[in-house]
Amino acid sequence: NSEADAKRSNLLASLMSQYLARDVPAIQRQIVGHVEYTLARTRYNFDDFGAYQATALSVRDRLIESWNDTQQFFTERDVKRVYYLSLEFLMGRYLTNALMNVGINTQFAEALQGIGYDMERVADQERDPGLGNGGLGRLAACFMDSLATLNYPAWGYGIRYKYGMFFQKLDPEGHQLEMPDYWLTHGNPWEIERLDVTYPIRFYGHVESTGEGFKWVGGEVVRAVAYDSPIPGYDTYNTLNLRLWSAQPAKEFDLGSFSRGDYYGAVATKEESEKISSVLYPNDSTDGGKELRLKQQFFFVSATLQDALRRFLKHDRPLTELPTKVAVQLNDTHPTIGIVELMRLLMDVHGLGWTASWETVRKVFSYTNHTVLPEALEKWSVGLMEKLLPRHMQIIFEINRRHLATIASKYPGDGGKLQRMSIIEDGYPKMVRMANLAVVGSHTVNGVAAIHSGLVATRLFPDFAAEGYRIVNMTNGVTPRRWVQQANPALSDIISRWIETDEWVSNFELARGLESYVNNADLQREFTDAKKANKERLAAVIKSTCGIEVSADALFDIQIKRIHEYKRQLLNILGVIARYNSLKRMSPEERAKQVPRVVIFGGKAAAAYTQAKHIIRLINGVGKVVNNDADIGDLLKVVYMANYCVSLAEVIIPANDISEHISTAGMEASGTSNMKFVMNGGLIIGTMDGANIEIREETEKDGEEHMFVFGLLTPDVDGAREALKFGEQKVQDGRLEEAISQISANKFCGPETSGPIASALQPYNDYYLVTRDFASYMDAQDRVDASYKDQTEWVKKCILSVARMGKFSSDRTIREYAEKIWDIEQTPFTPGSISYKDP
Ligand code: GL9
Repeated sequence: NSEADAKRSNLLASLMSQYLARDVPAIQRQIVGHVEYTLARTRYNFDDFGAYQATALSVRDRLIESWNDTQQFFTERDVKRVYYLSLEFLMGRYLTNALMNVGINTQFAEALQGIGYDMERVADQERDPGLGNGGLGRLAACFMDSLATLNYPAWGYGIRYKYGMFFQKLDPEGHQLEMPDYWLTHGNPWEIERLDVTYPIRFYGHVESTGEGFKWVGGEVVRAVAYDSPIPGYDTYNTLNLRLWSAQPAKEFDLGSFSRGDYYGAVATKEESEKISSVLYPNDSTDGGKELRLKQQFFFVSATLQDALRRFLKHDRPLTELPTKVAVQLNDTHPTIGIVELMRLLMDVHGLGWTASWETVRKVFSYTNHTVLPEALEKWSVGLMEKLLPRHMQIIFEINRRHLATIASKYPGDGGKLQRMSIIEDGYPKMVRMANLAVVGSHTVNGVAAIHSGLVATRLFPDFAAEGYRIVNMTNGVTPRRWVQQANPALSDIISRWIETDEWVSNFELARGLESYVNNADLQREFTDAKKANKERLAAVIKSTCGIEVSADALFDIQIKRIHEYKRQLLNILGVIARYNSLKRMSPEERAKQVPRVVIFGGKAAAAYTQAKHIIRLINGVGKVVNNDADIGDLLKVVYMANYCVSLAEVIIPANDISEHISTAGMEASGTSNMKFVMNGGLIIGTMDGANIEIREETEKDGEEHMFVFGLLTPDVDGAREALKFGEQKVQDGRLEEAISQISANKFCGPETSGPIASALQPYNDYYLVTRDFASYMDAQDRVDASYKDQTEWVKKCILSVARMGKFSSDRTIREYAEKIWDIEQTPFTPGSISYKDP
C-alpha cells in the first residue's frame, strides 16, 4: 500500500511540475487558460485589467503549492511559530513583489509581451490594498516579507476590511476630500476564502458561575471567516500565510425574532454583524473610544487565538506547553485584549487554573510600543468593557488585583506608585489602560528605535522598568526587496554590477562593497544618471496627476508621511515661503546662482483632524502662488501629490535628493521612510529623533556631513516649550515674521485657514516648537544648497550613505526579534521531506 501511495504522490508531483513549468510557453498557456476558464472572457480580446487578473491567478497557482508544502512541513516538524497580530497590514501591490520574490519576473514579462501585453502596464492595474494607516501597518508588511525570506515559521493575523484607508482627493482650492476605498470591487486574486475555517465570536451577554468556575453566555455571536494570502519569501521555497478575518452572521438564527414574525428585523440584526470588519479606522494615533473599534480588536484576536489553540492541540499535550510552540507579538496595544482572551480560553474552556494560565500567557505574549504620544495610548471605559466583554472585565479586575497586591506589599503606603501602575485608571469614568495591561501580560516590551525605547523605559513605564519588566529595543527596518530591488531597478542594477553579486537583496550589508568605489567617476556618473531617470519618471507622474511641470534638473526635496503637527509639515512650508521671499528679492544675476528646487508633499490627514487639514490647504495655497509666479520659474515649485499610498511611494522615494524627517525631538518613535529614502540614494534633512539618530550614526564617519541635522535635542524640548510659553524666549527672525504676517494677511489662503495656522504659531501655542527650530532649520537648508552645488561631493555622500544602510534592512530587525523575543528558528523547506497523507 505504501508503494502505491508513493507512486501516486510521484505522479501528482510530476503533473504539478508540468502545469507549473517556468518556460514562457507554459506561462502563456496558464495565463490564457485563466482568461478563458476562470474569468470566462474571450482569449481574442481581453484588456490590461483582464491580463492583470489572469497573470495574478497564474502566479497565485504557484504560490499555493509552495504555501501548502511549507505549512505541511512546519506542522510535521512541529516547530514553534510566531503569530504577528496587527490591526493593520499595509501590503501594497502583490504582483511584482510575488514575481520577483519567486524569481520569475523576466519569464512572465516575456510571456506577456509575446501575447501583446506590457508587464508594467499590467502590473499598474492592481489596486493597492490599503489596509493600514501608515508606518505601523507598513512595518507589519515589511516584517512579513522578512519572515518569509528568512524561513521563519510565522503567520500574520489581522482584519480583512472591506474599506481600507480612505482615498484622498484635493478640491480645486486644495482642501482634502475623503472618498471610501472599496478596494474589493473587482475581487482580490491574492486571497483564498476559507469557508471551512470559521470561529464563533461572542459579544455582550453575561457571566455565569458554574460552581467550578465561570462561563460567558448569551449576547450575540458572529462568525469570523478566514481569508488567506500567501506571502512568498525572496529566493526561498518557503511561503507564509497572512490570515485576515471577515465578520459574517453566525449560522444560528435568532428564532425568537423570527417566531415573533419580525423577519426583516432579525435579518437586519444579522447584517449588523458584518459591520465589524467593514472599515479600517482612519485615525493616525488617536481613536475616539469607539465601541466598534473595540469590537474589531476582540473579534480578530479571539478568532486568532482559537485558531492557534486548535493548531497546538492537534498534538495531544498540556496547554502549559503552549509557550514552547507559540509566540504572539502584539503590534501596538490594539490586540492587547488577546492577553485576557487567552486567559479566558485557558481557564473557562480548557479548565486550567489561574496561576498556570497566567504563567502560560505571560510566556506567550510580547508587546511592541510604537508611540509615546499620550493621546495615542489606548484606554477603554470600564463601562463599555463590562457591557461588551463582561467576562474579560472580570478577568482584568483580577489581574489588576493580584498585580497591585504585589506592588503594595513591596511599597507599603506608596499610593502614587499604585495609581501609576494600575491597569484601571481612577476617574469618571474609570478607564482600562491597555498599555499597562500589555506590559503586565507580556514577557517583553520593545520600542522601535534606540531613543524611543529609552523613552518607553524612562517616561512611559518607569515604574515597570524599576520592577524588572523587560523593556528592550528593536530598531525598525524596511525590506530591500520592495524598497530597492522593486522600486528602483536602475539603482539595483548599479549595486549588483559594482559589488558583483545580487545577494545584497537578501543581505543588505553587502551594499557596503560600494564604499571602495566611491571615488570612481564611472560609478558616480551611473549613480547620477539613475537618479536623473528616477526623477524624470516622477516628473511625468507629477505632470499627469497634478498638471505641474517640474524640471528633473532641480533638487527634489520630499516630505511624504501622515499629516500631523508633530511631524511639522508646517515648518517645511514656512521654509518654502521664506525661500520664495528671498528669491523674490534677488536680482536676476543672483537668482541664476541658486539651486532650483521642487518641494514635494504627500500624505493624508485623519478626517477629523482639523489642524492637519488646514496645513494641507496652506501648502496648496503656497503652491498656487509660487508655481504661478513668472519671476520664479523653475527655481521653486511646490507640489502636493494626492492620495499618498504604497504604490505612489515606490515612485516618489527613488527620486529623492533630500527627504524631510523633521519631527519635534522625542516625538517620532522611529520613522521608516527615512530608511527607504537613504537606501534609494538621497540625504536626510532632519532632527535628532527616532531612527534618524541611528541612520546618522551608521552613515557618517568623522567629519562627514551626510545628514543635515538641526533643531533642539530631546532633553531640551520641555524647557524650551515652557520658555516659549511664558514669553521668556521670544523667537526673533525676520524671515519667520514675514512668512507669518503673509499668512495672516491671507496671501495664500482664506482666513478660515490662515487664522488657525497663525494662531498655532503664537509662542504660547507653539507646542511643537516650529518657531523655535525655524532658524536652525533654515541654516540646515542653506547647507543643503551649498552642498548640492558641488555635485561630485554630493553624489559621494549619497553613495556612501547607501553603502552603509545594512542595519536598516528588516531582515536584521526580524532576526533580532526571533532571537531575543520569540525564540523561533529558521526552518527552510527541504524537498522530499513531507509525507502526503490522504485527505
Ligand atoms: C508609528 C510611529 O509614529 C513611527 O515613528 C514608527 O516608525 C511606526 C512603526 O514603528 O509606528 N506609530 C504609529 O502609531 N504610527 C506610526 O507610524 N502611525 C501610523 O501608522 C499611522
